[in-house]
Amino acid sequence: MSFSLVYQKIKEYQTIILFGHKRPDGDCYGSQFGLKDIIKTTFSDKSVFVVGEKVSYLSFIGQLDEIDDDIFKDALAIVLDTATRDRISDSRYKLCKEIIKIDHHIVLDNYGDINVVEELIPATCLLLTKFLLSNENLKISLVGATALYTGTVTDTGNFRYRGVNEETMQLAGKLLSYGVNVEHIDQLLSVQSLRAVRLKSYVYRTFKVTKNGFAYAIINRLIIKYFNVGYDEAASLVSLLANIQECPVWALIIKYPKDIRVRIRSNGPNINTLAEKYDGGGHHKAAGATLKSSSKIRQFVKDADNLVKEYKEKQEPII
Ligand SMILES: [Mn+2]
Repeated sequence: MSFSLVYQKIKEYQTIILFGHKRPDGDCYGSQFGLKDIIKTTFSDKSVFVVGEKVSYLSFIGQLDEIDDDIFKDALAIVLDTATRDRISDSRYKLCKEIIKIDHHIVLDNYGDINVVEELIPATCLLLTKFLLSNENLKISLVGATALYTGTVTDTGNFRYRGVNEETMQLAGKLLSYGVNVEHIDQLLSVQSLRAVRLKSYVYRTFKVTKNGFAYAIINRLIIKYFNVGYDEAASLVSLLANIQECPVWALIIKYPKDIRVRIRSNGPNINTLAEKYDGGGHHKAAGATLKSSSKIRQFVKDADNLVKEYKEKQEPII
């Protein structure tokens, strides 16, 4: 089994550097800091560093290290939760002596010298929990268990997403046995800024629904500035319009400095074709489009409304 190979490599190297992906999420941070804790708790004399992008809302999981380029050349790189090499957040993984990939995304790029990938497991943090249990020499502290549990919670959407099964709960239960404070983690992950809540209220107050049930809101540059939020943060609010019974398709239209970008979501008809018509694309139920100017919004809304109309007609044939 490849876990024993990973164990051997960790034992072999004095310096180990843990990498994650660009725009890190809870599972990325959780697996980086969780593995750091496993290595440090088991082999206290090793130097273990975590590199990557800083994300303030996840900083309770652990603090990133800033290290010089010359440390990399004799180090073992372990890249976590990252499907392809262009997604690795620090390109200095190339300087390392050997690379291990540990991940749960669909395999597109076996960039590691050793690749440990389990596509069906719902979090990399759970894969690391299996690694921990695979060898009785491996140990973890409460700090590491908290990191791994946090990543499990975020990547499974609080154990709500597809892929959650008996094994998920057993592994999560094992992490809890180290004394993880689930309520505290939930509070840290749920906290929001006042301006973020105010912007949400703006979206709820101003969104529109077309005749056939396409829900959308528009956020312009002035609003972004007024609420002092990033464009990405604003774009994530598309989820506010999800799950309205009458609206199987919803979108957030955001006026960026140079163009207008639309995030489209659906729990009814496929929307990728609509997105493609407007210089975009994506998945069947989650896609993005680009509008060249405000004058295109009306046509886009009309097309989306039509899509919902056709979908509803198919769903509820008129008798
Ligand atoms: Mn993940």
